[in-house]
Amino acid sequence: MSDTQPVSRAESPERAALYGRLDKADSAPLWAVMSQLVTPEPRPRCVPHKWNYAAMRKLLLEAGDLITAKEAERRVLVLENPGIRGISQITQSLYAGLQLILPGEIAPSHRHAASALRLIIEGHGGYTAVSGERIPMAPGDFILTPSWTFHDHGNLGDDPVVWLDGLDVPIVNLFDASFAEAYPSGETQRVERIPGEALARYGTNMLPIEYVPEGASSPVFHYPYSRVKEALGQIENAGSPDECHGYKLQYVNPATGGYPMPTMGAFVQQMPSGFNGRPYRSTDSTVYCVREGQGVSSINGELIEWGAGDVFVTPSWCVTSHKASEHAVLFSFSDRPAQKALGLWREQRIND
Ligand code: GTQ
Repeated sequence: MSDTQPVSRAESPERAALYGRLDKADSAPLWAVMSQLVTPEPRPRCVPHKWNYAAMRKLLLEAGDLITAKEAERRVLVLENPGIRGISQITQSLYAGLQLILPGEIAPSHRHAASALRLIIEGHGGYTAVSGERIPMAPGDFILTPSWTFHDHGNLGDDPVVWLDGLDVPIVNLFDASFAEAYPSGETQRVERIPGEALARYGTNMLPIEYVPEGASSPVFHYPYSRVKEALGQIENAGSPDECHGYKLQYVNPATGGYPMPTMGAFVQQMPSGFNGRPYRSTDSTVYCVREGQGVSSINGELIEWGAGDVFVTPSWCVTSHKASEHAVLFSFSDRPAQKALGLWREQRIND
């Protein structure tokens, strides 16, 4: 033996030669990749990030000058996580975008396997048509477009309407299960229900007699913010905020009590002025949209200051705490139902 360091076993010429033969045989040695593949804890490639609403709104209006909703089909700025640029994803499992529809415009009807949720950020007079009903959009409203339901959007008002889209496109594509098609006759789907019909039938703590849930998603497509605000106000009056989350509720399918859609869950939390939340983490990377107020969130020690309209993301298993410098309401969504269905979801409250 020479007195130089022994050649590490991984670098031995015999092994390198084997790896070459493995490569030619469309195979690879597990032992070279095992620690990257089966990690003791999540190692998200996504990073914490915030999209400032004023800056994104300006870009969105610039896009509004250059392309119509009709030409674009959907005029959306995709929010790309800086850790995984170029694949139209905000997290490993979710897509998010900011959509603009200008007065008089129509985004033509189509359907796809991907499920969508929307949080209206600004503007009055917008609507989404889902399953034959035109749902009016008001700021703060939460709207569903379940998998394979036709949907078109319009703006009957005088202001630009902007909302946050969340879709499970990366999950659908993970399974190579994507289908999509245009509405067969015309740009807008036929209206077959009166406005508010689904909410009246399924969303007033009552259900049609002997109702049996159909499909995997909520029969309610519209969760008006006015009702959410009222509930949050009452709950805050009752007191006892959660130490990590403040006053936090989850949107539900009223027919099952479960999540509104099989792949995505959505949440809303109100934090009183001065709220200083305890740190928390969970395996569902979460997209937040600030509905009201201002504050700062610490995500693995990185501070993200936020205000109304801003969108920010916390990757899986990053220790996150929220502080509200004034009364604040955060909307959020994640792949929690998908993880739970697969037995993967975990959460942890961090003790100081
Ligand atoms: O509104 O139908 O952000 O199909 C991406 C794909 C929105 C929509 C998006 C879509 C839509």
